[in-house]
Amino acid sequence: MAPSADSIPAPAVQSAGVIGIGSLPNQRHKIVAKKGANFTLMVAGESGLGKTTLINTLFSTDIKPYQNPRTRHNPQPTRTTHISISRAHLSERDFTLNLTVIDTPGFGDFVSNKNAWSPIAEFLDDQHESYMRQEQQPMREGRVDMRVHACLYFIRPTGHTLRPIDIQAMKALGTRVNLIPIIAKADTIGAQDLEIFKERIRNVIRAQNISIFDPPENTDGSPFLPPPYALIASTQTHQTPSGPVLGRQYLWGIAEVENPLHCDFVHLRSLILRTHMLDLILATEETHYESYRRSQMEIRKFGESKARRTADNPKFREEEEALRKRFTEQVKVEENRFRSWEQRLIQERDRLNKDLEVAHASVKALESELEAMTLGAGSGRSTGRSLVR
Ligand SMILES: Nc1nc2c(ncn2[C@@H]2O[C@H](COP(=O)(O)OP(=O)(O)OP(=O)(O)O)[C@@H](O)[C@H]2O)c(=O)[nH]1
Ligand SMILES: [Mg+2]
Repeated sequence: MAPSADSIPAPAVQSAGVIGIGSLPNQRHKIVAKKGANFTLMVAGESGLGKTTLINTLFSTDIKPYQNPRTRHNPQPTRTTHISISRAHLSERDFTLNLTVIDTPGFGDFVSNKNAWSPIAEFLDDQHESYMRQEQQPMREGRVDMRVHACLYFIRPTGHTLRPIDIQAMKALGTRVNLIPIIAKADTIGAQDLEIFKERIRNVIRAQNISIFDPPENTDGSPFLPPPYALIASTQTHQTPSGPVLGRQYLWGIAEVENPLHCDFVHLRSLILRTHMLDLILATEETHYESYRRSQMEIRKFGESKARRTADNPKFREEEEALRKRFTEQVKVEENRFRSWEQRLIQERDRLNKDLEVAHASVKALESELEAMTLGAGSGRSTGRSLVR
């Protein structure tokens, strides 16, 4: 009797190894290698913390050219004043990475830095919006995908704790993008203080429920260094007995960028470019883009343009609040005006009533006077008649 399909033992099929699916990863690799991978990285945070410098350190190239021609030979980054986008194609062993880097202006340049991060949040939303709109078109080839896969958020190395503006900004950005907290200028803080600072930041992130990118454990099951990552950024190389190193020169020696004993630069570079790039891309697609798409589907009809998300856009929330306040004040002013007008009207009525009463009284008095006169005259005439008779 021929065996039924059900009776074929499954392990025999799996172990035969003749189907060829084992070579799929190689094919996949070829496809990806041919097209190249797209990856978009953003930096954000307070002004002057080394965001632009880090971009150039991270990719060992002046991806973000220093804009001031006078400083070209003494490369010092100029202040970033607007969101700027740079692109580079990095190749390594037949593999191309289409890299987009988004540099953002730092916060802290204004007296009030409330909601200074909202243009960045809007930019992130706009990229999701643009991708969603392109998805809805009949022709989807040539889509431009600028969704941001990771945002390095720079924290000032105060050694204390996260500042309120950082908490606010991280809360808003963390729901839109894979947020990776960075302690900037780690060469300016001692190793022991740095560890305490890191722990405090982790505690605040937990307590404030800030959503950050939590790197899944390595493929070998070993845990990855947890964020925040302390960084030293520099594009300058210095000579040491063991060869040239990237770093910052001090009287006491060199703070080395790529030395894991000096900072977490190597860990971060490995996380972004080697071990967790795919996790970042998938989390962007499955978590952040999906959450944006779902929230938009709930509040608008098909084809309708982007609605202002007043509920989570503090700028609009503030404007709305100010408008409501102005309206309430205006109503109060009008109410007061109406009350005093009503009061005046009542006073006028009372005055007129009084006048009326006085007029009434004088009419009454005149009437009684007239009556008395009439009576007086009447009695006088009858006397006269009797006299005539
Ligand atoms: N000590 C120290 N200085 C750094 C580090 N990274 C950058 N700097 C210096 O900090 C200054 C500001 O660097 P930028 O890269 O322009 O900072 P930014 O965050 O892009 O500043 P904005 O564009 O104004 O937001 C420059 O003088 C850098 O040389 C670092 O890791 N350690
Ligand atoms: Mg800058």
